[in-house]
Amino acid sequence: MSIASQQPNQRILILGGDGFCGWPTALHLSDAGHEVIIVDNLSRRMIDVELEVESLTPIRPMSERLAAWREISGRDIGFHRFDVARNYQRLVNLLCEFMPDAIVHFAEQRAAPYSMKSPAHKRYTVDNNVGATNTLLAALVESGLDAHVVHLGTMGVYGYGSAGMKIPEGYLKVHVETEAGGMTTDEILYPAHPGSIYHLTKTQDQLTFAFYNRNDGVRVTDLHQGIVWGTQTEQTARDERLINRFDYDGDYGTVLNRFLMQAAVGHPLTVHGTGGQTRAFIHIQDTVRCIELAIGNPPAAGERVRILNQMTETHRVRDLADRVAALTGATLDYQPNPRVEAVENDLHVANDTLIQLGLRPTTLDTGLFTEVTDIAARYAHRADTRRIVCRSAWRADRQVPDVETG
Ligand code: NAD
Ligand code: USQ
Repeated sequence: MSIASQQPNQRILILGGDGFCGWPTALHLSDAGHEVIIVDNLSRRMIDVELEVESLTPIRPMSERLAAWREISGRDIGFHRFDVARNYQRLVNLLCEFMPDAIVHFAEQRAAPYSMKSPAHKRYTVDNNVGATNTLLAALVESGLDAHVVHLGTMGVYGYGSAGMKIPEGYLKVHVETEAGGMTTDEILYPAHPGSIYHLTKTQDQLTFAFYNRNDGVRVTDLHQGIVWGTQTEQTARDERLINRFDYDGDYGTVLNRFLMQAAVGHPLTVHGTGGQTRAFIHIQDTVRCIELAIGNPPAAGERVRILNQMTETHRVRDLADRVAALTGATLDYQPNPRVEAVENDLHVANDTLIQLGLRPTTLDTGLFTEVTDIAARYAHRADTRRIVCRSAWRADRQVPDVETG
């Protein structure tokens, strides 16, 4: 039995529970016996309309998703549609009525390329993400509740690469000289090194959490997550109406899922630059499990913000491409990199806490690759191949020409 399911009566509010990580988390926690309510403004579905692309998998409207879950599990999940960043009073009222024990906060714009598309996208991402986090914390303080906030942060707050050092879980031990010429030791938040406007908002979130934790005693776990891959979890696979979203487009698709999808539809694998970028990864099944572990192990009253690195392995982009190519026969297309990022980097990450709490990592294996390529092949007819190449550039001189418009 999992740690969290030993406490089956928790009330859990899930902000952003219609998304790629939020929906499977809501089902997983509901299945474990918790009382779950989702808040989501469906902005992600509206961004699909803006980008003229859809999830490769046919995700159902929220009411159908919830009805299917009720039919299959016999359990209810509540749903409130509103913007967490802009509906302060609605959030306060919901907190006071539902009185959650834990709040899982996914409700942010999460794509780095989308955040870099234009000044309007930069401003939207900052306003939405920084606003949602501050609104949640201010509302929680006003409600007087002692709910545990579990936030989805990102490995990208650290930057990628630490000169051979293992990136610690959030805090860096520093030795500094005192005025008197002696030495003193302290622990500080690991220096922020965001690589996009999106990643910048996650570094800003860190300071917001630190402030409300110190000033108001809000208990927070910030999960610095790596790139999520895979599609289905045990619960989303139970019925096609519960299927999880699968982003493959140049803005929202993440690298490994994109390569697997590209192989399935016969598109060359789009490696940026030399493919020497090393990143941290985690499978979606482990994401939901980590969140359950975090909820089951809340920080004590007065404890500083707990930061956990939520990743299970690191890989270089070109090695992933080689691996997918060897498995599928796909070809590689080394493209000019639209991003401003290190051409090559190493990455070593400490992830001891979640392992100690009981996480048994699902590592990259060809069986799981097949699960993703099977899904991609099944829904290949829904793919719009014009949306595959990343066109969002970090700077004007990185612009990738659009073959459609010239
Ligand atoms: P997603 O875009 O699929 O889901 C986010 C959900 O939040 C969407 O349903 C969206 O409609 C909702 N939302 C956004 N702003 C909102 C607001 N102001 N009010 C209410 N609802 C709002 O993203 P995801 O992949 O599920 O990511 C969830 C979280 O996990 C994000 O914060 C992201 O930064 C983090 N994360 C994701 C990954 C990944 O690879 N997907 C990796 C690391 C961290
Ligand atoms: N890349 C390619 N080819 C592609 C797509 C990406 O080579 O077709 C490269 C990128 O240039 C980058 C790396 O792959 O070097 C990762 O890109 P990504 O789009 O998979 O991931 P990223 O932009 O970092 O963002 C994703 C999620 C974000 C999360 C982050 C975790 O969208 O929400 O925070 O992963 S992390 O990367 O650890 O910061």
